[in-house]
Amino acid sequence: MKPSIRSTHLLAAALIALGSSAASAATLADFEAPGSLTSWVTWGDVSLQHGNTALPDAAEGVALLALTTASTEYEDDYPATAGAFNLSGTAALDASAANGLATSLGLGPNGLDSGAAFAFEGSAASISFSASAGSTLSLRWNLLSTDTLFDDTAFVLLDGQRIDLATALQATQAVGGAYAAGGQTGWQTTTITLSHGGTVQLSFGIVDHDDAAGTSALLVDDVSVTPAIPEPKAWMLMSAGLALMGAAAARRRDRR
Ligand SMILES: [Ca+2]
Ligand SMILES: [Ca+2]
Ligand SMILES: [Ca+2]
Repeated sequence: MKPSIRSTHLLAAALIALGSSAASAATLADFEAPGSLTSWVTWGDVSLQHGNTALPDAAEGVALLALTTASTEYEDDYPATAGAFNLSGTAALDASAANGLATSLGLGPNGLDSGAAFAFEGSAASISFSASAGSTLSLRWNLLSTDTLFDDTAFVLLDGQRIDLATALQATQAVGGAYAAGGQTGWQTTTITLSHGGTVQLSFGIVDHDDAAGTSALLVDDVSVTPAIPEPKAWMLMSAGLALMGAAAARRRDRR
């Protein structure tokens, strides 16, 4: 019986080694704490929303990050009054001006245009974090829009590289509240594998394209980072464990 007990222990040790180093998702932002935004740099209309019945429910918990293209001075959504869609009291930022949103994000002045669509105004939020190469960034988002030109665009910037999430054209699901005249994409999940380790700069943004009118909002929630799995060490340990078990089994056979 003794060799089989040893084998059981070896198997258990190998499984524990694998299990203890198997990576799990670390939450980068769930926006639940009232002070969650203090670790972010923001431009324009960016706010935490908690139990706002004018917006869809959060994807996780009860609070989310909201960015809009709403000014406080234009009648973006006439006949709604100026500022009706603005959530923070800070107006969306001119996208393409010298000190506008595009240059603030480290892009060229026209870095938020899309083809022929001129970026008019928008908002963004940025954070930096540390991660290992091969980690997976996961985020949940929902684009709401009343834009009748259908080209307002929600995007992610990863170390300055723009990755578009959706345009207003994809906001086709019915939605109640403030955006009832338009639509939403519904909550979507995007995962991105990080090509390098170290400090990563992540930004979320939303811009009005072509004109100031037709407000769009990007809701963000449940942002997490999962290290690459399994780590080589775990596989090496398990392989070593299995090899030892094989050797023990061979010895038992030899003794018979
Ligand atoms: Ca949340
Ligand atoms: Ca606007
Ligand atoms: Ca618009």
